Amino acid sequence: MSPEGSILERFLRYDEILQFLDKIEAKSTESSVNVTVKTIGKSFEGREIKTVTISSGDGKAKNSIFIDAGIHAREWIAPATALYIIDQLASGNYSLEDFDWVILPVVNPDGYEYTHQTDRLWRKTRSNTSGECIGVDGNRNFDFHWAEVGASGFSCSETYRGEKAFSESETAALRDAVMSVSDTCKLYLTLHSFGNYLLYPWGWTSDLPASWKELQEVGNSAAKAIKEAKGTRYTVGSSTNVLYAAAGGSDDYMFAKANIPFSYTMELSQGGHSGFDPPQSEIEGFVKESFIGIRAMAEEVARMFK
Ligand code: 0X9
Ligand code: ZN
Repeated sequence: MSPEGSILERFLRYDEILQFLDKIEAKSTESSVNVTVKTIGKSFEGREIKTVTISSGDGKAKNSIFIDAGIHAREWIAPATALYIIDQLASGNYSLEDFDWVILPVVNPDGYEYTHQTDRLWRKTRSNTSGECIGVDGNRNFDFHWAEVGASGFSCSETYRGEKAFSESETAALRDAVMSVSDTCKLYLTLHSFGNYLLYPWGWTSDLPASWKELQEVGNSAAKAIKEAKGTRYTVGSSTNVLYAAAGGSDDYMFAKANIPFSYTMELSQGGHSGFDPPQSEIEGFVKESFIGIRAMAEEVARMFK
């Protein structure tokens, strides 16, 4: 089946994304795939934050995969990829035999709308801080080694960590949504851009977790699949060792505190002047490329738990 509406043609506004989710959910009543949209919290400005759960209708208990996108407002290709995955899974184009999938397409809708209306390169939330500037970097706001490294205490910084861990309703909502499936969740992916990286823990130290070889192997499976299909080269490694040290990220938190054995930040392809603004003509190629990698990881993780 072809993707619903214009998700491959343009970057949707937040209200259009919510309409897309409702449509996908309504349509699923005619198919054997189960699609459930749930409000898991509200943003600072009062927008509803939603997840979509997609599962086969076979009634069997399964492991799950959690994917989020758009914690950083300007990284538009990330929500676009999440919507494409939702579309593909809901339309029965991919087997749901191994996993239930929970997808949160826009963690930070206030920031996302702000990048559409005012400042294309805004990164943070839009909350009032006690400091002089607005907004917190959601990916420095998680409660694991919070504030220790690579996270600013200055509210005007792009990487402001917030007054305390989980000061932001958006990061708290994401935490709660993942925690609610942590007993079954085997793979956590947070979609960002850009740079073509698959990053696993840790982001707070250059030490590696005990299971780093398995983390590397699953990451490599995505890199290999993408390279073969599209020629794009992904670098796989721990956040600190291949990018930089930055504590308070969602990947480290989900790995350490939600006990999800495979946890990654996926930095998608770049485009446009800043790297964050690929032209709309590139959406289709980029989101398809990303899904090739994500499918390879899901398959590899499924094999490990069989
Ligand atoms: O700095 C970030 O939050 C991520 N890169 S981005 O350019 N999208 O901002 C990388 C996060 C990697 N994970 C951790 N440092 N925990
Ligand atoms: Zn990011």
